[in-house]
This record gives sequence, C-alpha cells and structure tokens, in this order.
Amino acid sequence: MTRFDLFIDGTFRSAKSGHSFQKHSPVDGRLIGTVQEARAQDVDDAVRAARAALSGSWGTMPLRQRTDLLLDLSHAIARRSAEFVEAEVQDTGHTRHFSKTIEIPRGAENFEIFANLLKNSGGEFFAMDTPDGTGAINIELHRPKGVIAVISPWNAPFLLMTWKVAPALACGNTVVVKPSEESPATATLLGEVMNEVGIPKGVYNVIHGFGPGSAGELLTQHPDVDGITFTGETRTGEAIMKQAAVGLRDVSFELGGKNPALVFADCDIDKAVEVVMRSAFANCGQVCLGTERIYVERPIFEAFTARLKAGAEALQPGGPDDPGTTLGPLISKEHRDKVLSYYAKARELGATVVTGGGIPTFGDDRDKGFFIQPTIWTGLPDDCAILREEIFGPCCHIRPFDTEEEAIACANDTRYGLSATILTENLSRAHRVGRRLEAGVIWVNSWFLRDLRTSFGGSKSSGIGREGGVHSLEFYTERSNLCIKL
Ligand code: NAD
Ligand code: 6OD
Repeated sequence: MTRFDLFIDGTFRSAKSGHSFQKHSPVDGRLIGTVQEARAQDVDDAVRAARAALSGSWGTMPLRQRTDLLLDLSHAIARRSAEFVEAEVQDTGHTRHFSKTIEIPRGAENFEIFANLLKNSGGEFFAMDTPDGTGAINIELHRPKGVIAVISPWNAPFLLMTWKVAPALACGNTVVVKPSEESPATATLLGEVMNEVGIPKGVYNVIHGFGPGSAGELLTQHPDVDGITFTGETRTGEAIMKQAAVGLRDVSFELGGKNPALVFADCDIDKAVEVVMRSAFANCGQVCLGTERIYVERPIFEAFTARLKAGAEALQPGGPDDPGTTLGPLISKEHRDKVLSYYAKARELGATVVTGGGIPTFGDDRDKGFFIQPTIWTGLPDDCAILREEIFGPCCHIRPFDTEEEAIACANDTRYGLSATILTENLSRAHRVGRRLEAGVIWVNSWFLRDLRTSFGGSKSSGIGREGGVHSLEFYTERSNLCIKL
C-alpha cells in the first residue's frame, strides 16, 4: 500500500495535523494508499516555504538557468514516464493508452513549452515625445507574481496540474499545489523529480486534502498567497472567488462546461460519428471539453443516432490492465452516484433511453469498482436539468434541428461557454457558425486537437482568463512600466 506524504520545502513528510485519509481504486474499490491531510499548520508551512524560496536562489536565478532547469525537469519526467503512467492509472483507472499517449507526455511537454516561451519572450518599449523636446522612453518590466496556489481536479491530474505549475515556475513564481483528494499520486511523484534535477527547495510544494474546511480552503484563504489558479467545478470556483476577495488576490479559473456538438447534414458522417464518439465518451465522459448536448440536422438525425448508439454499445468497459478496454470507470462512488442520479432523472422526465442507463456487471472484483454504462438520450425538453447542468459522465442527449439559426441558438442556450464542435464539410458554414458560438475553444471536424500555444479557457460560467502559450504569462507575471525621462 502506498503512502502519499506532503512535499514541503523539498522534503516529504507527514501532516502535522495528524490527519490522513484513504484512497481507493476506481477499478475495483481496493485500498491503494493513505494520504496525509494538511490542515492549518501544514498549509502555513508550505506557504512559508514558497515565500522563502522567492527570496532565495530561485528569486535571483538568471532566466537562462531557470528555464534550463525546467527543460531538465521535462526530460526527467519523460525518462520516468512509466512511473508517472502507473501512478496516474492507479489513481484514476484511466486506460493506460490515454495516460501513456496524452496525459504524461503532455504534462512533461508543458515544462518544455513554457521554458522555451520564456526564453523567447520580451516586453513592450515605447519612445515618447515630451514638451521640452528631450523625450522619454517606456520599458515594460516583468516580475513573478509571487506565491501561487494551484488547485487542481482529478479528471486529468498531471496534465492539468502541470498546465499551471509549468508557466508559474517559468515566470519565476513558487507554487503550493493542492491536487484533488482523488488523485494525489502524480503531484507527489513530481516532488521527487524536482529534487532530482535540483529545483531549489520550497519552489514546488504539495499539500494534500479536501476542499471546504481542509487544505483547499485553508490554502486559498491564506493571506500570503498572491494568486490562485484553479481548475474544477463552477460552484467551487464561486467559493474560491469569495475566499480570494479577501486581500484582493488575483484568480485564473478553468471551470465546468455543457458543451454542444452541431452535426450538419453536409458533414462526413463517418468522421462526425468518430469525433462525437470521442467527445462524448473519452475518459468515461470526464473531460471538461466533452460533449453532453448534440444537435443533429433533421435529415441525418435517425442515421446519426443509430451510428452513435452502435458506437457506444461497442465500447468495452474494463480496467487499465484488461486487454481491449476502451471505457474506464468513473473516479469514485460519490461521482458515480451523482451521474446515476441524472440517469434516473432522465427516465423520470420521460427521455427515450437510446442505450445504457445503468451499471455494467463483470462477475469479478470490477463489480466493486465505479463503472457505468455509456448512455444516450433523446426527447428531453431544452430547459431540463439534463440539458442545463454539467453531468461529467459518459452520456449525451441528441436533439434534431432544422435551420442553422436554430442550431446556433441551441448551442448558445447555456450558462456555460467552454467548448463547441461543428461537424460540416462546408467551409463557409464552419466560419459563419464558428464565429457566433459563445465558447472559448471551438473545433471544426475534430475535438481536443490542441496546440499548446493557443489560448484555452471558457467564457460565461466556464472560467475567468485564458491559459496557454503567452496567455498563461498574463496571469503569472506582474508588469511594471519604467518611464525614463531623457
Ligand atoms: P472540484 O471543483 O470538486 O474540485 C477541484 C479541486 O478543488 C479539488 O482539488 C478540490 O479539493 C478543491 N476544492 C473543492 N472545494 C474547495 C474550496 N472550497 N476551496 C478550495 N479548494 C476546493 O472539481 P473536480 O470534481 O475535481 O473536477 C471536475 C470539474 O472540473 C468539472 O466541473 C470539470 O468541468 C472541471 N474541469 C474544468 C477544466 C477546464 O479547463 N475548464 C478542466 C478539467 C476539469
Ligand atoms: O489540452 C489541455 O492542455 C487542457 N488543458 C485540457 C483540459 C482538459 C480538461 O479536462
């Protein structure tokens, strides 16, 4: 059984709080480890260590040396990728293929991308006239923001945590990371690699625990935290924003979604089915960018629904070690209960259950895990909870539409604004519709195709700010204008 310690000031240690909690496998419910739970004293230790590191060697380190260390870190993660894959797979039950090809390599790449970005980024310079004719020059200066609290979720733990830690460190900040209570492993393992490559003590700290009344809330309330970057549910974002208001700490939020796919009759239907299969069911529907609302132009509604049903029924549920697994479990019993409550609500509301709606059975230990059937509904009213609230499971509703105008109105009829997918072979339509969708990330004939240099984030209730490429630097950097009168 594994023990997940706190990582504070370069040292692994128990929580002074004396509290710990258990982590269970989503695949078969078995106990996989105990996690040290940080409370006030531990959180304070971590923030103090991060503050001290800012005025230590990290704070005065030349940019080139800092970015070289981050490149070393990226290579060291890649060298130890098998360990990271195992840690992630054990915590989340993700298919080994998903962790091996996306989560871990992309997490490693984050450090490389942001190190290189910093090496090549500059600042503004303006020469100005003055009434006395001598002029002045303006030079933009960059400083790190300070101690950054990183609060991350469980659905792609390493990828989403490094997506914040990498730009924060590249900009010269120090971090205190609070990974999800459901996924403590990879953030802890990263502590070892930080020490291995020589990142100074206190630059990267990890505290474990829950949200309210525990490490998450204590960290975001801590007066010596300068900025909070959070990925998770919209409701949690609202709670954190209240905590951040005290002391006016800056926030960067990547929140929930209720993302639409618009399938036009002029699409390539094979491609459309392939794209929507992934967007609705990848990672067992636990992807913030995933599709839960599908709108299909009426002439192909029946054909598309039948093809998606066949695809969903061909998915093979199982653990990471089962050959042929294409659908892993949900993260926890609590999360499965939540998704099942939506399955029950859809039936109560009179939905046509095209496929799924229950729990698969295996006749072995996997029955103690948190598997669930991929589920497709039709026939629900636009304003019901199933079409309004983020479910975060392998499920979607399909509704027909008759005009482009109607499709756009349906897509935008949500408080969320994270992502959208358009399926059409008509390039003019793709431009026309794409520019009218209220979402931060919009795909045409694809999904989750991401160039890490592009902006990423949501509008409306899906987030505040943008991450990715130079956009990440906005949050992690303080700017000053130095005006020199000549
Ligand atoms: P969550 O909001 O329940 O938890 C996220 C993190 O916040 C965890 O570490 C948790 O312990 C912590 N937390 C909870 N309450 C807190 C509080 N009051 N103060 C401080 N910290 C607190 O989210 P989750 O269930 O882990 O993740 C799934 C959610 O994340 C979904 O809504 C999904 O859409 C969203 N998400 C968004 C993006 C994006 O980029 N927009 C990416 C991935 C996931
Ligand atoms: O592609 C990424 O880097 C990114 N941030 C993905 C987010 C996935 C959400 O579940």
